[in-house]
Amino acid sequence: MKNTFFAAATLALSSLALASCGEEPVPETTDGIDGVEITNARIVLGPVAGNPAAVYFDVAYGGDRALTIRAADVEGAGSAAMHQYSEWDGQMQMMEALPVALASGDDVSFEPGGLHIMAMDPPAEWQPGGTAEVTLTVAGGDKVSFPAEIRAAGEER
Ligand SMILES: [Cu+2]
Repeated sequence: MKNTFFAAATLALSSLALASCGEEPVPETTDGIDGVEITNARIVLGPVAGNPAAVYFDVAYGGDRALTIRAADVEGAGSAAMHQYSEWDGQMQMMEALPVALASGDDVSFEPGGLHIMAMDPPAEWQPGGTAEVTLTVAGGDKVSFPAEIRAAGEER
């Protein structure tokens, strides 16, 4: 009986060691991705209540494998999409962004006039000073979530 217990404990210990070496299968959904650091996350409300809000943040990536951000969700919004500005017919226009590739050491800013996330149908509960959770999904299905501070249309972006 004692021996059986000892064997089980040893087994548990060795699988713990394996997990810390990163050899366990990665769960399908994780809350966070190794090496991804998000800072300065904010949601800027539209000037008219109910209009889409823009989400900005900075991404620093120090992981080993290349990642591709391919989708974004914003808690409470009707839907969300990645947008970017491009020149089209002599004018800067907003359009759907291509997936965003990240290699180790890359820094990418989602910022006014560039890449951003558009949160459609923002809920009435979104008020300046509050927060909402933003989730990015990378190719393969891993996710990283972070809170973003809600700001009024006229506030600093
Ligand atoms: Cu947009």
